[in-house]
Amino acid sequence: MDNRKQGKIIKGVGGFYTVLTENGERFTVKARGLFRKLGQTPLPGDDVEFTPGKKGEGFMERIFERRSELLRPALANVDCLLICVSTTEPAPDLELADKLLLYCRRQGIEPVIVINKCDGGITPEAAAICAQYAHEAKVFAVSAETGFGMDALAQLFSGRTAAFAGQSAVGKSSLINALLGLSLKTGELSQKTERGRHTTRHAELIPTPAGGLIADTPGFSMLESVPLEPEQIPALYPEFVCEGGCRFTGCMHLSEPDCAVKAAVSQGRIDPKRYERYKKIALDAIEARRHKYD
Ligand SMILES: Nc1nc2c(ncn2[C@@H]2O[C@H](COP(=O)(O)OP(=O)(O)OP(=O)(O)O)[C@@H](O)[C@H]2O)c(=O)[nH]1
Ligand SMILES: [Mg+2]
Ligand SMILES: [Zn+2]
Repeated sequence: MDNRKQGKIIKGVGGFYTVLTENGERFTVKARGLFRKLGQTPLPGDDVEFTPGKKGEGFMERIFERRSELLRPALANVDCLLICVSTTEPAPDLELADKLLLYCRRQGIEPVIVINKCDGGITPEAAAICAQYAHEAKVFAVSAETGFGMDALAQLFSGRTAAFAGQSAVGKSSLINALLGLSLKTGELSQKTERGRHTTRHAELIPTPAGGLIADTPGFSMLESVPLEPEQIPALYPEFVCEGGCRFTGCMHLSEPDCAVKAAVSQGRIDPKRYERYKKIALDAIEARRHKYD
């Protein structure tokens, strides 16, 4: 009992987990069969208790309760999710960005929008994306290649766990390399990545000099639907919540009459593109529920 230690899982491959302790020591541990019986899967980001091995690997004994949990890729206890898009290649998938924002709102994770590949400064395309999210989250226009805007972004990482998410080839690994002076593997936008094959294969947490952790991930391009009941979705749009005043309580802001959200869209107080994507996400969720028991 006495030689138990605590730390955080920073990587897990093939049943072996790398655990980092507060004073910077690393241990390799195996999960006991107990976790399988309890239906628990240790994840990168998990705070755990373990018994170090005398030689080689030790054993994980306990997983502490999670503050948040992301799926595909699986990561625990993320405080801040950096939702990356590019204005050039690949073309920005803002529906994916919106779905990731919903995940964040649901789990109490701070979302940050990062527009990468602004090599020569803020382009009109980048400014248009900034405008859509300015009321919603912090937005940074940056370039991993030229360093544009990177100083401001670097301020975000101290004492907490941040993860980079977004389509393959938006430059997540490149941004981490630029921030931390690393050389993580990066890849070209190729036939392969367009089919969803990622250069980065495993989620891994990397310690930062400011005492935080940054996770590189293979993106979230597999994310097809938000596992939410349709009625839960409107409340996760901060720009809708302040509207109120719809004729029907529980208004989904779709085809109901006297809807304050639709009025705000037509008056330009709610971004029409965000609203159009909301409609698709909400209708998809309604459709998914209809087919759930097919
Ligand atoms: N022009 C330009 N290209 C960039 C920038 N950042 C990254 N790239 C390029 O974009 C390509 C993909 O970068 P990665 O960092 O591998 O992208 P990723 O998001 O980690 O991709 P996955 O690991 O597949 O999810 C590489 O060819 C990078 O050199 C940037 O700021 N400007
Ligand atoms: Mg990568
Ligand atoms: Zn409404």
